[in-house]
Amino acid sequence: RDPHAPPLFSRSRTGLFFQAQPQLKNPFLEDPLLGRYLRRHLPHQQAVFSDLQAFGERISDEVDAWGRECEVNPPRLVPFDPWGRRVDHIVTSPAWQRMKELSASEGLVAIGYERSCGEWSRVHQMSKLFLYSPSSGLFTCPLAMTDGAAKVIQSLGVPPAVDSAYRRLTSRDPERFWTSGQWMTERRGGSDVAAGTETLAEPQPDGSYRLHGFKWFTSATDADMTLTLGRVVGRDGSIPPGSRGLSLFYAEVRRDPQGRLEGIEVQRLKDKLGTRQMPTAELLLDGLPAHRVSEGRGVASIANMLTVTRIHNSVAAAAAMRRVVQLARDYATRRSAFGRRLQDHPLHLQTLARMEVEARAAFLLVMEVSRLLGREETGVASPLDRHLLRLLTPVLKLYSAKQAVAVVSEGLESFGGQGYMEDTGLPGLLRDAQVLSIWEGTTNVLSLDVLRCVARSSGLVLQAYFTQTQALLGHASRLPPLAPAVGALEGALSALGVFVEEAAARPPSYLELAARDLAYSLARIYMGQPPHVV
Ligand code: UCC
Ligand code: FAD
Repeated sequence: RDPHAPPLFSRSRTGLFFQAQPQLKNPFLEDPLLGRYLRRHLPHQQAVFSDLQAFGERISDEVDAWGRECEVNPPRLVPFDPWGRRVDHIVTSPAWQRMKELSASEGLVAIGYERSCGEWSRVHQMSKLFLYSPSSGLFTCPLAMTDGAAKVIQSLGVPPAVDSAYRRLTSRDPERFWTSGQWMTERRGGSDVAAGTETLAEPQPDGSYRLHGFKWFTSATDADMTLTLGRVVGRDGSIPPGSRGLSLFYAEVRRDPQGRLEGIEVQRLKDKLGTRQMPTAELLLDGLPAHRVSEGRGVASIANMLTVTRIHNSVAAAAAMRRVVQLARDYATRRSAFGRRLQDHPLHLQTLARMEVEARAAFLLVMEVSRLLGREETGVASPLDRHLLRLLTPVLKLYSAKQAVAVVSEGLESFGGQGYMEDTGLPGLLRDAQVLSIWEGTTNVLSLDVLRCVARSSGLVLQAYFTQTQALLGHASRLPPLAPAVGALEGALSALGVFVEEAAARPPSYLELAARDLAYSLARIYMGQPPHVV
C-alpha cells in the first residue's frame, strides 16, 4: 500500500475523524442580551457584573460537571437499615450536596432578601439563577421552593419557630442554610387543591398540630422544612370544607437519633421522565409535628409562594432555551455538512435565529416580571406595576414553559443524531423542559388564573396591560427600523381590545374556552411577537 494512504479501518482503528464537541463557555460572557439588559437598567452595575462574571466562570469550569453528576447519579431510597429498621433514607449524590453549599455561598436565595441592589435585587438574583439553572442538576427546584417559603414566611409574620427558619432559608452560610419543600398535591388532584386536600391537622395541647395525610408529589424531599396544607379537625370532630377550610402549615423534616424520619414515611420515589437528578417522593404523613401559619385561607396564604416559584420556573425555561441556543451556535462553527460549516448554511442559520428570537423574548419577559417583583418588595411599585405583576406572572409561566419545550426540541435537532444521545447531556435538557408546563400550575390552570385575576380586579389588570404595552410601543415607534413590527403589534393589540370587549358581553363559558388563546396573545404581544390567534 501507498504509505501516505489513509489507514484502513480495522479492529484497533475507528477512523481518523472525530467531531469536535460543543463547548460550554462562561454563560454570562456568552450572552450578549443579559449584559446589555443589565447595562441599560441596573444602577449598581459594577458589583453585579463582577458577581455574574465570576459565577459564570465557575459554572463553566466546575458546576456544569456537578450538574451532570447529579443526572448520572440520581437519588435513591433506602427504606430499611441493615437490621430491618425502617429509615426511609433518601441518598443523594455528593454533587447534589455540593449544589446546596454553592447555593448558600453564592446567595442564590439570599440576594432577593438582602436587597443590596434595592428594587433591582430580584433582577440580580434571577440573572444569577438564569446562568446557573441548566448546570444546576435541578437544584434550582429546591431553591425555587425555598425562595417561595421565605417569601410566605416574611409576608405572613409568623411564630418564633418559623422565624428562625426564615433566617436559615435566606442565609449565605452553608452550615445554616436550609431548603424548603412545598407539599400541595395529593392523590385526588394537584390543580384543584381545595378538592384534593384530605390531610387532617390534629390540634395538640401545646398549640402545635400533628398532620395525617398523603402527599402524592413532594419534590426535593431531602429538604429541611416544608410548607403544606391541611384541614384542622375541630373539637367536635368537624372538618372545615372547601378552599377556605384549608390552613397552611410549617413543618420541619426531622430525623430521630437513629436516622428515622419523625412522622413521615416515604412510600416510594417517583419514576420520572425527567428531573431525575432530584428526589420526588410520595409521603405518608403519620402525625408529622407542625405549626399553623394561616388559619384557613391556605390557598390565598400560599399565593405569594406561587408567584415566586412561577417566576423561578420561567427563569428555568428561559435559561434552558439560552443554553441550547448557545451550544447549538457553538456546534454550528465546528460541524460541517455538504462541504460547509453548519453556520454557513443559510437555512441552518435561520433555524438558529428563530430559536434565538424565542430565547430573547422569554428572557426579556422574565426580567420584566422580576423587575416588577423587586419594585413591589421594596415598596416603590405603582398600582400599575402591581396589576402587571399579578397578570404577567401566570402569563409568563405558561408561555415560557411551552416555548422551552419547542426551542429545546429544535435545539436537539440542530445537533443531528448526537442531540438524541444520552451521554451528550442534551436529551436531559428536553426531558427537564417538559415538566415546566405541568408543575406549578398547568397551562390551562394558569390560563384560568389569568381570567381569575382579571375578574377579581374588575378588569384593572387588563387596563394596566393595555396602558403599559401602548407606552412601550410608543417608545419603540421612535426607532424607524422597528416601524413594521410596531405596526403589526398595534394591530394585534387593538384586535385584542375588541376581543376582550366582545367577550365581556358573552357567557363566562366563552371566555373560559378562549382562556388559553387569550393568555398566549397577552404573552406574545408583550414579548413583541404578534400573536397567531386573538
Ligand atoms: O408543583 C409544585 C412544585 C414543583 C417544584 C417547584 C419547581 C419550581 C421551579 C423550578 C425550576 C427548575 S407545587 C404545586 C403547585 N400547585 C399549583 O400551582 C396549583 C395549581 N392550581 C391553581 O393554581 C389553582 O388555580 C388554585 C389552587 C389556586 C385554585 O384554588 P381555589 O381555592 O379553587 O381558588 P380560589 O378560590 O379562586 O382562590 C382562593 C384565594 C383567592 O383569594 P381570596 O380568598 O382573597 O378571594 C384567590 O384570589 O387564593 C387567591 N389566589 C391567588 N392570589 C389564587 N391564586 C392566586 C395567585 N396566583 N395569586 C394571588
Ligand atoms: P390534573 O389536575 O389532574 O390535570 C390534568 C389535566 O387537566 C391537565 O392538562 C390540566 O391542565 C387539565 N385541567 C385541570 N383542571 C382544568 C380546568 N379547570 N380547565 C381546563 N383544564 C383543566 N406538587 C407539589 O405539591 N409539590 C411538589 O413538590 C411537586 N413536585 C412535582 C414534581 C414533578 C416532577 C411533577 C410532574 C409534579 C409535581 N407536583 C408537585 C405536582 C404538580 O404540581 C401537579 O402534577 C400539577 O399541579 C397538576 O396536577 P395533577 O397532576 O393533579 O393534574
